Amino acid sequence: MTERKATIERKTGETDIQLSINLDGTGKYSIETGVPFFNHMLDLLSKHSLIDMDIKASGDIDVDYHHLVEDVALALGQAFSEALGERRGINRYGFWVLPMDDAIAQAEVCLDLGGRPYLVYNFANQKNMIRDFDCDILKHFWRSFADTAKMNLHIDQKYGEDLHHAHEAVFKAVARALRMACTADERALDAVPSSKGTLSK
Ligand SMILES: [Mn+2]
Repeated sequence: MTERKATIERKTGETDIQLSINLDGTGKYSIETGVPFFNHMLDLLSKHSLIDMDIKASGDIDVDYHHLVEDVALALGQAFSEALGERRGINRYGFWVLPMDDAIAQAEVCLDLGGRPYLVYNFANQKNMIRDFDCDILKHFWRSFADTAKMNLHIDQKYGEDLHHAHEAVFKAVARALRMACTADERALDAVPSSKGTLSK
């Protein structure tokens, strides 16, 4: 399999993002977004997916965290899609159920290059705030990531009182599901995993 890496530079009036990923990494990461809880979640996404991530992002977080979180997600999904290329020889589908102390999250991921991004997001924990970070924005994070990664992503956070644990369980579950979906299937012989013969139309 050829190298599955991508680098994205994305600069707007609101944010400035430099991002590199390697799908066949070891879970090495360097994440600087200026938002500590968001850094923590992205660290987990890299560590548990084994996707190396180097992310330097800055932006108008004095206004709100919204632009920064959304734009990192868009850039990350774009990098993901580029690194996957034609998506040959991969498992394509992935899923995981992950406990984090009191909380549990389930992620069902399927990858499709065919322009069919989708997000289903059920989150049982009704709390929002971790310090000054409104976790409602993480729904937008996953939607933006699914959009540019061209991925169908179903997230179901089932229960758990602790909000930090609930989001941590989701990030780790998605990471594990992505790892499964991106991994090469030796029996697939580098074929596109679709009876259509393509995942790009
Ligand atoms: Mn934690």
